[in-house]
Amino acid sequence: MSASHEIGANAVVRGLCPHDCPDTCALLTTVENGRAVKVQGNPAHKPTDGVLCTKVSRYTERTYHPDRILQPMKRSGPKGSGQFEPVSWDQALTDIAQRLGQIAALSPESVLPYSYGGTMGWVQAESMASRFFHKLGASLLDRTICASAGGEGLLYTLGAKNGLKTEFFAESKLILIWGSNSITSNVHFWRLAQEAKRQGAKLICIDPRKSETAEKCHVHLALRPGTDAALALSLMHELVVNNWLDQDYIEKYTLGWDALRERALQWPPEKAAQVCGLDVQQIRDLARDWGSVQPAAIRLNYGMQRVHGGGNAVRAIACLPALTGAWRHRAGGLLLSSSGNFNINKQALYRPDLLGTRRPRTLNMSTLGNDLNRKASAEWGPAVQAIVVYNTNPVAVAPQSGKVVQGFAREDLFTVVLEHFQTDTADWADYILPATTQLEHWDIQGSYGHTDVLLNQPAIAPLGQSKPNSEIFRLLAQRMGYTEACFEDDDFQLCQTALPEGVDFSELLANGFATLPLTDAPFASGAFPTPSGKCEFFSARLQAMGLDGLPDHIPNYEVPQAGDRYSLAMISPPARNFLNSSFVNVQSLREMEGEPLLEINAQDAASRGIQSGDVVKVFNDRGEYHCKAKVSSRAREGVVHGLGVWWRKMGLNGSNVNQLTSQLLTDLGRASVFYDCQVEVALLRPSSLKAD
Ligand SMILES: Nc1nc2c(c(=O)[nH]1)N[C@H]1C(S)=C(S)[C@@H](COP(=O)(O)OP(=O)(O)OC[C@H]3O[C@@H](n4cnc5c(=O)[nH]c(N)nc54)[C@H](O)[C@@H]3O)O[C@H]1N2
Ligand SMILES: Nc1nc2c(c(=O)[nH]1)N[C@H]1C(S)=C(S)[C@@H](COP(=O)(O)OP(=O)(O)OC[C@H]3O[C@@H](n4cnc5c(=O)[nH]c(N)nc54)[C@H](O)[C@@H]3O)O[C@H]1N2
Ligand code: SF4
Ligand SMILES: [Mo]
Repeated sequence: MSASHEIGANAVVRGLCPHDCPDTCALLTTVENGRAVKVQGNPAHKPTDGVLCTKVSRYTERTYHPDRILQPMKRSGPKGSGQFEPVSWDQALTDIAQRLGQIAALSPESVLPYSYGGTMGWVQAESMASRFFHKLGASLLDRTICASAGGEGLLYTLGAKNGLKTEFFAESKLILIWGSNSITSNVHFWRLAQEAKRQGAKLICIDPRKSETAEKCHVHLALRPGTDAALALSLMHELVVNNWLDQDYIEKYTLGWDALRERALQWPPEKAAQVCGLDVQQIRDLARDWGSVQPAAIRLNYGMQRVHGGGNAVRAIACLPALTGAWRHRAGGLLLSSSGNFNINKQALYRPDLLGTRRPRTLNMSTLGNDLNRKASAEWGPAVQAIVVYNTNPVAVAPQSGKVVQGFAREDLFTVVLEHFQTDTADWADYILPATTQLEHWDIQGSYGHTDVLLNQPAIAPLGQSKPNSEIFRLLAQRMGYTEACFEDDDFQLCQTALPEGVDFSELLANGFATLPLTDAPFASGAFPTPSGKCEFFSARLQAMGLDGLPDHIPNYEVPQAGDRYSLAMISPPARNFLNSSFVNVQSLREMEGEPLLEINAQDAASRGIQSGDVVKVFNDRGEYHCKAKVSSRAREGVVHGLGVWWRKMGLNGSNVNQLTSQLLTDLGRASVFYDCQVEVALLRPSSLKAD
């Protein structure tokens, strides 16, 4: 491998932040005597602009954390006890290969690879790992825990995960921040929105929670969770009755307007106001703004699609820019994800050809709790006998964790976890294998917020005996006796294999980043990557699947009513100083977050005799979660917020919000419905009593 510096020497090393965050920052790591002493944002990379979030500014604290797992560990106590003893790599690899080999000999599909966004790098996420599991013939994984409802919503409307370029938001005159707490989860976009605001733009936030972002926008519409499609349809109603439409754009570049128009006319603001829990005037005003100000843009984020109708909601919202011709301007349109712009050679990187003629079943990661507990059957196939977890912490982040824990507790389940830390999931492992962090390995990555490709060079040598995921799967492949040449590719070669079209590798080596050659306003003259080439208000593809061809409002599965046993809706959006369940164990960041808490509106609190600081029980049929209450005007009546995905073992009763969430799936994309969740809250211990 040829790094542009010698590992271990004094240097400033160019890298990228691999976290599941739309901003994908370019990093500069200062190395002194082989030790990384500082991680900063690269000022030369425009989207990063020299600034990192608080979390990754502390990356060295995470990398050199005293709890890092630095050697292979084998379970030495009962399952789930968290007791492990160190073993050699040789012993761990031999034993794991033997166990996987035995299980696969009976039925390869009883092995389940389980991974998500711990690292988004194309090499450390799924390169060697995919090759390994394809060769084995393991079950495939449908990666639905985050973005697939919205992703499919975009696919069936705009044709791809593509939209307005993030930098042009700075030139917009109207920005709808829709289902996104940008200050928390997309802070580099927020800087652009601030710039637009200084130039006179109006910022409008659409979010049930009065988030940090909502309180800094000019207008906040605190709608009920899961009612975004009703709002979007009602906006269309107003665009029609007031003739705030770009007829020319609609005629040339859209499909199905007559039918959508009929549907929109069923949504007068009075009806939507009732469904959404908004004032009629708020909806009228928003429609007037959208219909009269240009350039106008929507920053949609995934927070609004974690509900039953999430896919349809994204479809409905994605129709709005076409109706007013917002796409004509480079600062107009919509952005949910830009990831569709990166054209990587998946066949070469993931090697699905290694499956040969085998067609393994696909398991949905969002129903892990059910699937781990399922017995073999003719239609389902074999029970899961082995799970290999990497880049994710399902015991904390997957829905209905009671079931997930029950599954991992199975004595006959062989569990391998590749990790940096002994997470809630690693506690249940038979083997924990120590993985390197971003400072210690090669990678290359695109972004779902901007349109640059970045290269990550290792800044320091792997700590302890840790190894990159890619290397762990390479070694496992050797032990399994796989002889295909692709199992010998090193990480530097894998970076080159993953290089997307339109980017020069030498530029990446020299600068650390490169910009995809794209046009400024992708849909100014139509050219949507749909089958019709138009923005598909009506989707023949959806209709062919027996689904509604038009977007509609699909109510949440769980819509609590006054008097219900569980009369509150709970959403559980990200905490600012954590990234899903990552960083919860970094002390300085945990101190900033304080402790697990539930935001509750004053009225809902008073009627339950709850005050700020009280310990409460949040519960439903799926389980019970204890945390502190915070009486707060951030919460609207009827909705509570369980912030962040805390580690269960750091919670008051060894659980977190996902004890309460369900394994039901979204309308499109088979995704989790984390924010479609009915709960009740009761006082457990007043704050005046000493906590235990
Ligand atoms: N600091 C930090 N940054 C993160 C993350 C993190 O955990 N912490 N997570 C990362 C990940 S994995 C992702 S996918 C991205 C994006 O992650 P998102 O889940 O989009 O995260 P946010 O933008 O913080 O939050 C979404 C917002 O949507 C709101 N919301 C909830 N339900 C609804 C609804 O029904 N309708 C509407 N309109 N709004 C709703 C919530 O109140 C919240 O303010 O962020 C990434 N960035
Ligand atoms: N209630 C509720 N639940 C949620 C959400 C929510 O908003 N509310 N958000 C959902 C969303 S959007 C998402 S994306 C998922 C995310 O869930 P996950 O993808 O599981 O993300 P993290 O919780 O950050 O856990 C990632 C783990 O990967 C490990 N890791 C990082 N880099 C590497 C590496 O290079 N190698 C190995 N082997 N391990 C590595 C980290 O140490 C960490 O423990 O959670 C979902 N769960
Ligand atoms: S988590 Fe997001 S904002 Fe923070 S450094 Fe990484 S990419 Fe940038
Ligand atoms: Mo996510």
